[in-house]
Amino acid sequence: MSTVDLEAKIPNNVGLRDNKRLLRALEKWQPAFLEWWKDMGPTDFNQNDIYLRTAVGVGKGGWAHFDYVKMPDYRWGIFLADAHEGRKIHFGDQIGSPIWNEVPGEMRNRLRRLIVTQGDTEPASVEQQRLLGHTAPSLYDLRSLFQVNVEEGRHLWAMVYLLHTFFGADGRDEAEEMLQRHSGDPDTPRILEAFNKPIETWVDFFCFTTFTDRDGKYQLAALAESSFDPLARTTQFMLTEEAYHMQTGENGVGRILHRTAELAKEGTDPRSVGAIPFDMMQRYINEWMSASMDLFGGEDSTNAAESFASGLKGRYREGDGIYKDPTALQHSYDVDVPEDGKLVKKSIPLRRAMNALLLDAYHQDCTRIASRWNRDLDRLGVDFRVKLPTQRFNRNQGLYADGYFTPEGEMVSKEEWERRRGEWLPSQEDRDYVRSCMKAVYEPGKFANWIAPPAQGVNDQPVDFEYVKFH
Ligand code: BYC
Ligand code: FE
Ligand code: FE
Repeated sequence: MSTVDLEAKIPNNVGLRDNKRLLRALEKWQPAFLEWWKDMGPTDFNQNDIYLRTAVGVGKGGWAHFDYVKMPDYRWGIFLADAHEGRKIHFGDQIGSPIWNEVPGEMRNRLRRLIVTQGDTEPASVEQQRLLGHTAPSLYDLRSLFQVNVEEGRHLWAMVYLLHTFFGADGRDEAEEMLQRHSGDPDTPRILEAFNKPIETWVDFFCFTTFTDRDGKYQLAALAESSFDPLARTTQFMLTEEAYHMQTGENGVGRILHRTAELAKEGTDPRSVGAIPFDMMQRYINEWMSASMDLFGGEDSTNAAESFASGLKGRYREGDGIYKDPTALQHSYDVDVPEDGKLVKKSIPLRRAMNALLLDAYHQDCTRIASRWNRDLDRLGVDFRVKLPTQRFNRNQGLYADGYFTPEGEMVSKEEWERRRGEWLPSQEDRDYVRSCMKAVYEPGKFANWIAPPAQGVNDQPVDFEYVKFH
């Protein structure tokens, strides 16, 4: 078991105290991070006391501590899950060799790229969400937003630790650039597309945490299989925090649908009371799920094949022994490819289909979430059901990026797509309406009219607990 140093300026279980060079480098980066947090993080709430969870170790059970804290004083720490003695490479070309605790020279660029791409998303999401505090539907939700924000900040620390420790001067430059690119900046945008999209409202936020943080789950899980052990261990621990982000999204969307269902049963038009109509929710779901599917990259990808072959990025739960062939050389993946206006069956070598496999796992997981929403709607006796878009809908990456497909996956002409776009994706009018519903509710236990209260509070506190204190 690693020793946890909570007293240090940067709490950690990576022995920073004994690595003076690294310690100095990270202590130099820390003020730049805090500057970034003040400039680009949540606006205006830095003086409030917020009931937050802080990671204080990696043991099962007691890894988190809850207390009031001002966000700039949050203890962003560096924590790696415990190492597994004798762990061996379990997929790709080097199966059976010992895992690496240093970066093999020939892997350096590819690995750095993966770490930078992962790291870049974390501060991006904080930037995207920075204005939402002003329109929170309750103190409970306001706290959830800030919990997610500080933990995404810690995830940035996790990747910056790897860059500083294992990538020398290049790594230090990359760590600086993490704070210089900004979401939606036309000159220095974030790397991946979905992280440059505005998160304008809480409907976007709950869809984002449902669908985009869930991409995070799958990417982190794939990296947690990595033969580069420090990456595997840091992403493994990030996943424990990630569960709460996805829960925030699932519960948030579920509570909106629940509220709209209650109104439907009373015969009240949601628009007449500032709530969100079902069809509008469906369009927001379509938008964020399709944008998040793009984060898996192309279905047929030589990048993905290389990352798998070299042992850097595995399949979902690769280590659980659920795949017959850990080299992935013996099988292929069948997929419908658009060609001359129709879909043609093609077979791609399995290694090149790693992004597609991960996306399939993600899609199934989303289906499970949607069926939970739908069970609640069923119980409430309304007819509406959420339907998730297929993998072809509204894509900007991969095989379906150039075609036009309905949410059900049927190929249509560009003209038909343009004509029916408003059925499937939020229109400007939808956005204006949703924005008009967003008004802050800061009284403990009170909720905006468009969202039902949660079933439970946080950490066994009541729902009407003062999760955020205004002085
Ligand atoms: N936007 O071979 P391809 C999270 C680029 S979320 C823009 O098809 P590849 C979080 C690609 O870079 C998890 N560009 O795909 C969630 C490549 O460029 P080059 C983040 C894109 O490379 C919420 C070209 O297109 N983690 O943690 O196999 C809140 C061809 O790419 C996009 C990771 O992403 C896009 N959507 O896969 C906070 C894990 N998609 O090389 C946090 C690390 C592709 O031709 N990243 N491109 O210049 C990866 O594993 C891979 O980079 C990707 C792309 C899966 C993203
Ligand atoms: Fe994260
Ligand atoms: Fe997250």
